[in-house]
Amino acid sequence: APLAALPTGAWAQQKPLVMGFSQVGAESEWRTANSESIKSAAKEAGIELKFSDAQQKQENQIKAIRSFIAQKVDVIAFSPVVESGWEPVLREAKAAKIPVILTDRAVNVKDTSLYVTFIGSDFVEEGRKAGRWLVEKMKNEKGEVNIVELQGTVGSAPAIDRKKGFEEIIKADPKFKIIRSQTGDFTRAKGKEVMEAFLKAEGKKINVLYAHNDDMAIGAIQAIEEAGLKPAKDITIISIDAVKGAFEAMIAGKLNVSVECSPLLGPQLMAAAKDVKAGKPIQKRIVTEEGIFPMEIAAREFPKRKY
Ligand code: GYE
Repeated sequence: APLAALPTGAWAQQKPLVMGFSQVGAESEWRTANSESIKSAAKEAGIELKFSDAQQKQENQIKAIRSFIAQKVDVIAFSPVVESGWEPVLREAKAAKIPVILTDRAVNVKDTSLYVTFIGSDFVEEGRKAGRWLVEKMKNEKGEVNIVELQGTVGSAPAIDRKKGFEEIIKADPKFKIIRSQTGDFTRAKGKEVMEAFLKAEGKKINVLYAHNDDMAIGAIQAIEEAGLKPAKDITIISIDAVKGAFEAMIAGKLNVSVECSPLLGPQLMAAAKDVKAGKPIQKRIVTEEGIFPMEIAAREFPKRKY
């Protein structure tokens, strides 16, 4: 039936739910896949999406959220670039009675009523998986194992938690030493640049690279090759995300292992938004399930990968 013929009540129900989404940026392959997932899931769910890219800047996210409040969207969702500093703007959303859903990254707020749910990975566990893999790989190693670490964005949940989980595991054996640790901001360019500096300072002393994401590891692989060393052989390389680029690097024998972090959060996010709007009860924490992929199985797994 033509819409005009519907009674007013039914017409009101046809109005699509409007979601304002503030994305971190476009810093990595993971992020591109995440944005894609959110956009396509919104379309699929019939949700009108207002998508805003913050270019890795918290101030841009705060501006975007304020503009969503002014536009009176039904739901605000965002992936907070860093953990702290969100109380004021979240209080504004709450005062406007607009529910907020966190996806991917967590916030550090005392008052958890400022958001309805957090959908995303357990980053501490990802760090532990990376650590456990290394402990197993180096179990027959008698001497020191010198590790350099490429951290994610300073103050971001994945950087804080991936460091924490990894350290928690390796500290059980004093042979593991993190000799350098610096941020590469989750990008290839920065990962390469910082790895060059690590190599200049430590040279052949470096046994292991732990990168908080694949993009930084891929940048670092270039730096390692340019320094005349063999990635995954002279330096054992561990990273996180398990994006296609990491699988390609593993198949080429240049990356040892990648811990999975799924960016495909769109469908869960849209389902949660609909539930919240319908007044249904919703879990405060929705955790993504993930695995780990060593290079030995990369070629077999590659065709099944969706990002
Ligand atoms: O691991 C990294 C991205 O927040 C889980 O952000 C995400 C991280 C992901 O830039 O590649």
